[in-house]
Amino acid sequence: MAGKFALVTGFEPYGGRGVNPSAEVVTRVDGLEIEGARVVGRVLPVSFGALRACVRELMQEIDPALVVSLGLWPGEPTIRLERVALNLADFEIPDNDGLLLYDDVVETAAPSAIEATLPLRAIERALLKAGIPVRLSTSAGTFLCNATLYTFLHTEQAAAGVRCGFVHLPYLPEQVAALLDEMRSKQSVELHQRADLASMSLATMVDAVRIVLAVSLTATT
Ligand code: PCA
Repeated sequence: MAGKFALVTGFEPYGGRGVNPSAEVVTRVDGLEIEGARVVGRVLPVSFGALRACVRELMQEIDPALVVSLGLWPGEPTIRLERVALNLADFEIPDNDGLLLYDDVVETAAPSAIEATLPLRAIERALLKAGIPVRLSTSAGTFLCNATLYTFLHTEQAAAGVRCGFVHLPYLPEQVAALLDEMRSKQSVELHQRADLASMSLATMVDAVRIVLAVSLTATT
């Protein structure tokens, strides 16, 4: 591929959910032209086994100038910018291949943590200025999203200076509405027991990701 590309990845649904907001955002930013770069959107399987080959192939095929990965963090109320990836794979639920890992690593003989290389403070400022709630996070979890950030950051392209980062997204409002509806019919938990009722509109999440891309492509620090 010729020209300058910004790779944006999201994930297919997982954990018994029918939708993943990250995939919805990816399909809406795919093909956009932002700050002289063409956005290439890809939806990844929630599969630890497929992850490394997927990342390697995407880096080779697209040769991106920037990588922004997206995923759902149920209950998150804001756009959540991940600062660090851990070399730890410790799942609470199986991935979509049925794999459950405990106290395992993402990469063998590799550093225990790698910092994301997006200009997070500049992104935070730009999002707040645009009226979009955002916060920095020191944990991308220990499931597929963390493993994805770690794997991108561990590539030779990242070591050579390609900026890579991860943005966790809230639920879509209709997902929370469906959760509330299900709760009402099942009557198995009380409303005050649930901490995963935050959501954000798809349009706001798409605007946020456009800003993340624009700032990452232009900010010098
Ligand atoms: N969120 C999960 C994996 C896929 C997704 O969208 C996570 O936070 O690891």
